[in-house]
Amino acid sequence: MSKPLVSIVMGSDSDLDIMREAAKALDGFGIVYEVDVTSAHRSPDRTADYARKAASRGVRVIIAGAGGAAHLAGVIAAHTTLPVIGVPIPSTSLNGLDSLLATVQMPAGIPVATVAIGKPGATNAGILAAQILGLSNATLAKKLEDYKETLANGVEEKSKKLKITLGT
Ligand code: RP5
Repeated sequence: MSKPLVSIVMGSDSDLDIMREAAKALDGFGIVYEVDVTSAHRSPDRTADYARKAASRGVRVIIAGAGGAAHLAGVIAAHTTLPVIGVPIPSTSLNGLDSLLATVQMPAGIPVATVAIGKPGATNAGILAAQILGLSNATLAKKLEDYKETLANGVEEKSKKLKITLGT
């Protein structure tokens, strides 16, 4: 098994249902990834250590999901120069708006590429990681082009079905 190029981390195992979507997207492009739990607040030392060592282990992109006062992606970004993609998890009574603001509102100098709240965001995090890796991998770049074509074909199909259903 080759070394993981993408690392998916989450603040708690309760985030897994959503973060699984990032893994599914990476699976679709045949990208090797690792999955782990680490918390910015509950295990700050472990989180810093993980972030500092990720690049030397061969990881090229980090996807970090957290909910509530979601500081995980930002703290990881503070400890690495790898691109960090943040996924806001809707795990509190605020339905992810809290996580979105905590993840996206980074100070200048420490970027986190923040995607949408929840499953669509996790899916896009996986695709964005693939796009970053695709910049230096022609095979992967071709898979991404094919994926876009599949999406467009899906809309064509829906258009045809809709017209048949409505008889227009
Ligand atoms: C965050 O708190 C986690 O990312 C999770 O979304 C939320 C709740 O965690 P648990 O109490 O379920 O462990 O840090």
